[in-house]
Amino acid sequence: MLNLDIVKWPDDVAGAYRAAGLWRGGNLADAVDDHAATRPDAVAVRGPDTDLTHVDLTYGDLVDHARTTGANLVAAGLRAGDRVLVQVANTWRFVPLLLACLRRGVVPVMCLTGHRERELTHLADLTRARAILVTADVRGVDHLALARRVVAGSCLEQALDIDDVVPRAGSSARAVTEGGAGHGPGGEDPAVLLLSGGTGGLPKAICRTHDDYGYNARTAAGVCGVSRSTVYLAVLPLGHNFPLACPGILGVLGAGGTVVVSPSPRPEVCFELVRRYGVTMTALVPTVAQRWLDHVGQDPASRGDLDSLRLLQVGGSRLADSVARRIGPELGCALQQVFGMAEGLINMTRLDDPDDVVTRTQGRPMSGHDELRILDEDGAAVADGAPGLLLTRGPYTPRGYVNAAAYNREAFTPDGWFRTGDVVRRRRDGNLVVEGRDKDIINRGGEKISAEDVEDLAYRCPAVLHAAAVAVPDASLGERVCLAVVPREGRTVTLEDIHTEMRAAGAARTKYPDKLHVVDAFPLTGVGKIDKKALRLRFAPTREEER
Ligand code: J2J
Repeated sequence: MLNLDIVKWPDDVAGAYRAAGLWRGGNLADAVDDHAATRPDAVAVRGPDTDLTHVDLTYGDLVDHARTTGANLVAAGLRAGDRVLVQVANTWRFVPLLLACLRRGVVPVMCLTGHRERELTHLADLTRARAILVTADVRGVDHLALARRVVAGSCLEQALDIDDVVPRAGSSARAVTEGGAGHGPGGEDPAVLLLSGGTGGLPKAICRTHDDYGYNARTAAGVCGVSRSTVYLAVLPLGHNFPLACPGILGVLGAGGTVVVSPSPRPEVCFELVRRYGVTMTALVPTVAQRWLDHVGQDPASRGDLDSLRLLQVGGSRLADSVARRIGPELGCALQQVFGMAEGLINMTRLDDPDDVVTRTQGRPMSGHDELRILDEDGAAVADGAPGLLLTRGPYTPRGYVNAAAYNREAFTPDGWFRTGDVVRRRRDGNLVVEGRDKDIINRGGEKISAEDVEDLAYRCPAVLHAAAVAVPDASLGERVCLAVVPREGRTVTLEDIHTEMRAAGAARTKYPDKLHVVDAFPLTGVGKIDKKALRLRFAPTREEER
């Protein structure tokens, strides 16, 4: 029915997860209905709307909105199993939209607002999506016009505006009868398609099922002590795995708590929301955590805004130990380090871990059912404490990407282990330290950029003979995109030339190199490949430049 190549867990493994009660068979949205039935007036979602008025949705309202939204999706011709690209701003509307998709079995493909024609067209064709649903205006970009161009150049049939699909807040969304099919999907059916920022060019899609994603969200909520009294501030882009389910929106709503949606990660915006709504926990990438620390440093009184904040999760890229140590004393809340991936495995430090673990490690697997291997380049297990390549399997780590049979043979072992591409060290206490990576990506403030894709784009510039994209360290973003090129004989290449080509190709702005180095030749490894390690060292900014 789905017309997608999805790799399932082997039957015996799936059976064991079910027998152990990890996979429960229902729909991810069921828990929200249960809360609406028992506590309809409890606040589920709140936050500023696009017109800056503040919105409050109770669990009762949320279910009504999700029902009406689902009916609108059906009226637009979408059916269970259809995929829809979702490219929306961070507002409360995302939540009823997500629930409507889950209830109806319409599978959202979680795009980023930074994606442009190139990425959206690829994702539409990769997932054979039927529609794209957008916020019409995000920071001055006309996403509806963009979406219409993507419809014209891909397999998509239509572009929808989220404002036409999700009813306005305060309009008492009419109760809609869903018929018997309302809660049909569940269990091993696809719930959402997440994007990998991994290697190998344009993003891959990861199919998360109701069973595995439900287990993911519940387990993360358990580790983080999420309860009805949790007030979670969703700051990161909502379609990312971290704010979506680790524990994020799904974990917090599953436990009956409140989700506050922030339109921006800026401390001026978020601090005000924390104070106004008594936020108790949130999740940030290290660059944003750093901005929050700087804000308190510059305006010490603003720390009072964070009085209600108990737990700050930080993950997505390596948090420097020196920054980790400042979080407790300067922001007045507990830190939890999270080393996760949209492909599954989530590691977390625990709430009762000693400071040494919380500030110097990226935690341990959140489930006792996660399987880990740390191997050397020959595939042998490294000694405990030595760095090696991390491989993993488990009840919420799917066994392959969608429609990617050839790539899956590289990214997964024949017996289903996912090669994370991360280099980690396991301490004697079981906690992991992320030492680096063996994958060709640039982690720009938590957003993963494929070096290969940047190079493909650079090769569109006729004056470029060879191109190599590498990450260089950056004080504010962690890493930046640096492009090295060897020009064709007698030609010159400027950063502006590269940007012009990228713009013409409709590439996301985050892929534009921040820095260009024009060289005569690339250093090569023993086997004749471009030596990216040598390039990274050569182009690392000097102390002077970093300032
Ligand atoms: C170093 N590298 C890290 C960390 C992720 C929670 C948190 C993060 C993600 C995420 C996520 C890191 N230190 N603490 O999905 O639910 C790098 C690794 C990893 C890749 C995954 C979640 N936390 N990373 O970042 O799919 O290289 O997921 O393999 O975007 O980010 O990226 P992504």
